[in-house]
Amino acid sequence: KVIHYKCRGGVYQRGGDNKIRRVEVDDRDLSWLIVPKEEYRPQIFTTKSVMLDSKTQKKPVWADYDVGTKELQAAKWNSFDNLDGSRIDRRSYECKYKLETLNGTSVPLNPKGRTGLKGRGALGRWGPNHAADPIVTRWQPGKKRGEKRVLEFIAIQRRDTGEWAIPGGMVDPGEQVNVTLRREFGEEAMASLEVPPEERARIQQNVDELFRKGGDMIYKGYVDDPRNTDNAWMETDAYNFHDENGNSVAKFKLHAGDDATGVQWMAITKDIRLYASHAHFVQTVARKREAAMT
Ligand code: RP5
Ligand code: MG
Ligand code: MG
Repeated sequence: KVIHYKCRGGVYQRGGDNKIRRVEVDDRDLSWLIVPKEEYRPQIFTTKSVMLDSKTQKKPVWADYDVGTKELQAAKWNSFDNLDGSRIDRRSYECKYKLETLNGTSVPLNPKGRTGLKGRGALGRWGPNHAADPIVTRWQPGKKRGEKRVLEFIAIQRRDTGEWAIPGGMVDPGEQVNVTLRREFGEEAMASLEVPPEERARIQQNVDELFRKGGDMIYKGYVDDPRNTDNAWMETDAYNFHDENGNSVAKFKLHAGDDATGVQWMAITKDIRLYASHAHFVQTVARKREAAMT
């Protein structure tokens, strides 16, 4: 079971110049059912870019309204919700989450417990923010350790924290997960902006081919993401797309794009360090495929 660590303690990584500090939460004070020894009074923080701009009266389509608005007061928690003409999935994979009152409005409570920060932080939605993670794998070329081979996956380097990660992204309202998986992989790991049109078509064909069969389901649920707060958190659908013989994806030319600043094939080891709880997801794939994990 994933219990969160990366969304506890220290300065909130995506707080910009605001230097937002999380209240320290001990393991034994994680649960909402426990009354902590010291009074629990975290700051409330939501980054400007996900809120309604007071001048333009606009906000990003993927973001919610803030506390105190009639739109948020009318939100349908733990179910599908129609907002601004799109269908938002506000259900959690984990459980039926509870609510708390924040500045007079009911908002969701993180099912994994306290994080030391309230508000949405850098996340667009209150409650679950649904993402999809494509784990694209091949066997490490030319290497064999005893009987077992080493599995590699396509990792991207994130612009926000500089950490290596799975090239995942947010599921748009109403979007099928398999579409998100393909789209995010294309944007972050196989960007075709700078390649000539002939090659672009070939790249797209390769990616289509890989994603057509649908991958193997690896994980559905909570992600220990550093952006999580008491009231907003990441959840994901992680799927594995594997190139057994090394003659399809294994040959792709990778191009980092969108929010990625680097891309590479990376060996899955037992002490691999990745963004959020991505190490856990890729190690699950390696174990399933009976790869060597050194
Ligand atoms: C992670 O955030 C998920 O596992 C997914 O990889 C990612 C989606 O967010 P963005 O990449 O769009 O920031 O927790
Ligand atoms: Mg993306
Ligand atoms: Mg992404």
